Amino acid sequence: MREKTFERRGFLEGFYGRPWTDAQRRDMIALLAAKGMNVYAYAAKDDPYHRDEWEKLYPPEALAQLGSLAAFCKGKGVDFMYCTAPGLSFEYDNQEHYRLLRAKVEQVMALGVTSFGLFFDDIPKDRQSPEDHAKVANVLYKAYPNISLTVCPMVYHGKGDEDYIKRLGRALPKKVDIFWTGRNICSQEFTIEEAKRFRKNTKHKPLYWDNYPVNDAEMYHEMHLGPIVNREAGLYKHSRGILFNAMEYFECSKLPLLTCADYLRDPENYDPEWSWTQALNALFGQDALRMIPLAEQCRTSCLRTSVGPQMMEALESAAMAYRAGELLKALGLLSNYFDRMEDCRAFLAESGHPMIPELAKWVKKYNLCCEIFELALMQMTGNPVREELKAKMETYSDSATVLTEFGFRVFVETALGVGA
Ligand code: LTM
Repeated sequence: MREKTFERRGFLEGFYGRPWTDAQRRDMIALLAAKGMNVYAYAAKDDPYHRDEWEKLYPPEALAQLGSLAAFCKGKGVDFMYCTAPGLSFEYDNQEHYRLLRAKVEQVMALGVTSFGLFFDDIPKDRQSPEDHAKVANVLYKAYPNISLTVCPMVYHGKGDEDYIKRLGRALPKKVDIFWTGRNICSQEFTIEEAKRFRKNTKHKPLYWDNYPVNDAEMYHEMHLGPIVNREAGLYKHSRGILFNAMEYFECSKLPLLTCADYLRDPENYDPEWSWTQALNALFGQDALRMIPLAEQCRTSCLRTSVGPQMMEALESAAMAYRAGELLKALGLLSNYFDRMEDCRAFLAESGHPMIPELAKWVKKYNLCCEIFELALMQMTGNPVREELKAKMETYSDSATVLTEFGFRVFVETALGVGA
């Protein structure tokens, strides 16, 4: 009987930004392999040998490091997928380019690697066709029939019935996988219906490239710490698997990726909030509770999970009490939550946890958020600090770093209105 899980369960180092170090890669591979992941795709956009200078062979030292990483993966039961992205400059009628690409693949194959990715994402769309891309894939597939090959198409998101993806899918051998990021580049949900449409049109089940938790490019101001959600439970029957694209922020990536591993291992019983708590416990031990107030604020993303649910709960309950004329109750609720914020702030200042330096931008804004919260409380209890509160809130609003939802602003504006 088929296991109720995805066949390909893994993550990609496929973000724009500084590639991880060798030690970081091993750390993440070991962590996630222990949680059942079985694929690591090496696709660091800013490794020149991967993309900008795809035609160059790796120099001996870098090659040795890649080989040793591939062996490390093997030891952990993880398929090391080496990805090459020639699309920026590949000339489809130039035989020399095919020779160079084969030389590159052979260089990596000599390390014992048998899994390859061929990428055509984020390239100029002019003078390129699905037939061009299929031609390159077919050349590799015919030359090396024993490798496992995955193509990342030029059109890698949408409804799955676009002309390009249909033609590409039909021109590729059945055994070649196709990456697909879903309805959007960063998709809020993956559904069975969409997977079926993709298969019907391309004749391939999608291998999902899930752009979560990645936060590069336009997502620079967001921190994606929340659990993975909205990937349908039965998707494992309709796809080849899912690889989650990590963040450049290596330590922070661990938290969401641990939840991705839980989903992949047992999609039918996956519980995002339970998984998130488990992941926090695994990473912070007995300090997990102290970390939650900030971690909760860092859940903004394409997934649209609730951001800062405990802060929102405190603010909403206090607002209800305030509207009902129960001022003391409202202040009690706010002060209780503020105590938790202050405890979190103290933890952030004193803890040497490796995630905290990566969160520097968010910690800085969180400190300001705590100061504003305190001033708002003072203003509400008859200590007029309106000008200071207004000034701090202005600084807060000017910062592009994403931290709180609209409810926080409403709270501050309510406080500013007290005694006006
Ligand atoms: O998603 C794909 C296939 N390609 C790139 C990724 O490398 C990048 O990390 C994400 C998120 O910005 N978007 C892309 O287009």
